[in-house]
Amino acid sequence: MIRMLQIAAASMLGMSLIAANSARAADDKKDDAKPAVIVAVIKGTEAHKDIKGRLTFKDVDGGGVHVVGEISGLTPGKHGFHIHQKGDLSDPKLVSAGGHFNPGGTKHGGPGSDEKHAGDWGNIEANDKGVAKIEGTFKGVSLHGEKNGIMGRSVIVHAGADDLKTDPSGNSGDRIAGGVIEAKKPMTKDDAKKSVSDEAKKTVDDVKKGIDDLKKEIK
Ligand SMILES: [Cu+2]
Repeated sequence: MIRMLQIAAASMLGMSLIAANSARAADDKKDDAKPAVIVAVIKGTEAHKDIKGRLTFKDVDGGGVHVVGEISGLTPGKHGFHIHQKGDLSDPKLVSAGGHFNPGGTKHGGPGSDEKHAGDWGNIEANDKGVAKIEGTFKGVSLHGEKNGIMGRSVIVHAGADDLKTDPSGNSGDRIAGGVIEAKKPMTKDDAKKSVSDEAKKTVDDVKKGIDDLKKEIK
């Protein structure tokens, strides 16, 4: 029995290594000279590890920033979604990100309010699978502006909905996930190779662990 399981596991391992190798071949063909993109890689706090996502930002002609992306691992429903002052996400509850980005010194509101913080981006809404798709243009900010630039600041997702009025935070509860807005170079060949080999190694480790677990179960 164990022998059969070992053969099955070994062939699974073989297949995943073949997959990893063909992924590597594809990465080698990628153009290394692509320009950097502005992204925020969203990660949940220690207490909300399942949350992850990625947002891409672009300056809009005539003002504002266009944002596209997806965040998963959320509880279904609305979650406050803001640009906070600082890109420091070192605190376990993300307190280090500071308050909402508010270069105008105004009161809290929502994207459609007359008075709002530049960082008041309202709410994102997760579907019943916990996935929020985000696409929108936010006025009053730019990527690199001296006064209203958001580069190096952070995107913060909250546990609850932003009521779009209560100053200063919209009463949206804990900070559960965040990401720093930064320029990322596309992966170089070396990065791609490393990520593929890391992935292959992880698969090998998973399969080994699977065999060990099965052996224990059989005993
Ligand atoms: Cu916030």
